[in-house]
Amino acid sequence: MSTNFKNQANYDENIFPDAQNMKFGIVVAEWNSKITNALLNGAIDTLKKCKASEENITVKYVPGCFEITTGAKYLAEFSNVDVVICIGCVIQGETKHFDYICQSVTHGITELNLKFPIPFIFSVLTVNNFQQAIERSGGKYGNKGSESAITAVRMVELKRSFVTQPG
Ligand code: DLZ
Repeated sequence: MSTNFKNQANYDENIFPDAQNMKFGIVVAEWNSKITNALLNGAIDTLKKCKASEENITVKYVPGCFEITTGAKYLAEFSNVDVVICIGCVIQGETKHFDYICQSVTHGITELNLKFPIPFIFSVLTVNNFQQAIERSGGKYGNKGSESAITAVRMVELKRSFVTQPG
């Protein structure tokens, strides 16, 4: 898997992208909260390393991954953010619920990216078991929340390379 070999969050201090003038929305699913809080902390720590200020980071919680799309949409509609990071964790169970939730949140975030003029970053773990989630939220495969923070800054930079905007 690419995650074994390539971890975006392994950025050199000197090349952390600059997020000083960027506003971030983060929507966090409360299901599997031990994991999603670790992803959230990873994202916030990395945004701060990119020099984002705390007042420019808005965090909102939703019950589960199924609600992430709606929460992210509200952030885009009702707050003045440049990008929304979507954090969740779906763990495979015995029923088809896993497939439906994964499908819904993936499709939902893709749709938001197509409908809104800001990027929505996919920071949703879809794993077979809790151990795999631990390993990806600050364990041996890094913290996918941290990686999503870098991705968020880079996507805002990308947009700004096309669109000149004040602030
Ligand atoms: C119901 C459910 C299940 C079984 N598993 C998860 C999960 O692993 N991760 C997650 O974020 N949410 C789960 N949910 C809750 C749904 O996302 C949703 O909150 C409920 O179905 C209510 O719409």
